[in-house]
Amino acid sequence: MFYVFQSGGVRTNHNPLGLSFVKQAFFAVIAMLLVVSHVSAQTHGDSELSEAGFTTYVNKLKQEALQKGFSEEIVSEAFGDIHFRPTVVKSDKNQPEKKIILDGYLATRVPDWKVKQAVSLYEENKALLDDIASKYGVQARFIVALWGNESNFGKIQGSYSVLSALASLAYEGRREKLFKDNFFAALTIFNEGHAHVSQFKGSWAGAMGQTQFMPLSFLNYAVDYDGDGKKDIWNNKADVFASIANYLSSEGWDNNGTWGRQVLLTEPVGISGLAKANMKPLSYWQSQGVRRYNGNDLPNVDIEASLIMPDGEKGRVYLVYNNFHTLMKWNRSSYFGVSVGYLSERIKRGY
Ligand SMILES: [Ca+2]
Repeated sequence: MFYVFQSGGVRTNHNPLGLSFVKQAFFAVIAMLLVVSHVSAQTHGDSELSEAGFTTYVNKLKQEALQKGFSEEIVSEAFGDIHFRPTVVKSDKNQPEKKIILDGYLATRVPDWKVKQAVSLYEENKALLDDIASKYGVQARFIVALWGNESNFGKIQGSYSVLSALASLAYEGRREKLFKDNFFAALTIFNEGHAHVSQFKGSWAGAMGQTQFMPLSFLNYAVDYDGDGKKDIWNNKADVFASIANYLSSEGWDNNGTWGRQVLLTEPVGISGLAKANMKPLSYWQSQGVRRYNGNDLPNVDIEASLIMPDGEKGRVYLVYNNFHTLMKWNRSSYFGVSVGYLSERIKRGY
């Protein structure tokens, strides 16, 4: 069967005529046959992907895996579970455009119940978190904030087969290299025994476990903190926390600094944005009329900051420090960075 992603598909969950299930199924099959015969009669455009095409593509990946030195046994086990996932490709193509502003984003990403959970989970895991925080030089509140933001503290990790999702996205082809590199990274993770094939799960984009690491990030930053030989970012809290901390510390986290602060503009400012050239001392921003959010002068300390205005001068405005640039390496969305910083502050405050 051919999958044409532009087509609306056949909806069987909508039943305005009150048909019995058998009748619905019958009509659904007829409708599907009509769609298929219609599609088959068309010339295949770039947007058409097929099971057969996927199988050919996966066979090439398989050969490549063997050439790269993965054993027959590992390859046959890993590839035994790879299936075409058109829904993954669909999700990738239909990522929602940014429609909400930061206020709405923060309300959705960091609701009060999440703050409450973050605070109580920090307390619950305090000894482990503090130990990891001091070992890696990353304040525990940022570890908890990322954990909460990425997977709702491990509760939402995604249930897609990582290998199938990545192979499907590589096959689709728009960002083949990115997903192929991650596919082989995933194969390495599997080969090293960190996850069993049946539990090798993640988001539709291949982001895995409680940290939502892409496989390439896993290879760079994941840690086996409890020393059982597995970097288990799916089930083991020690490994999860240490992997987050290791990511941040590897990317230049400053344990003595924080992420940024919301500020007030008393006059229009000439420069803004995250470019390194736009980082200026706080005294400079003070001279440009930037004030603390309560209207007071900025702190008289010798640090550099970038001024960011995710929704323009009329929206929330922040001065952000070096650690924010590190958060941007984790996820390039400034909304994401602000939401992590904001949650970290609420954790520090305790509510
Ligand atoms: Ca472990």
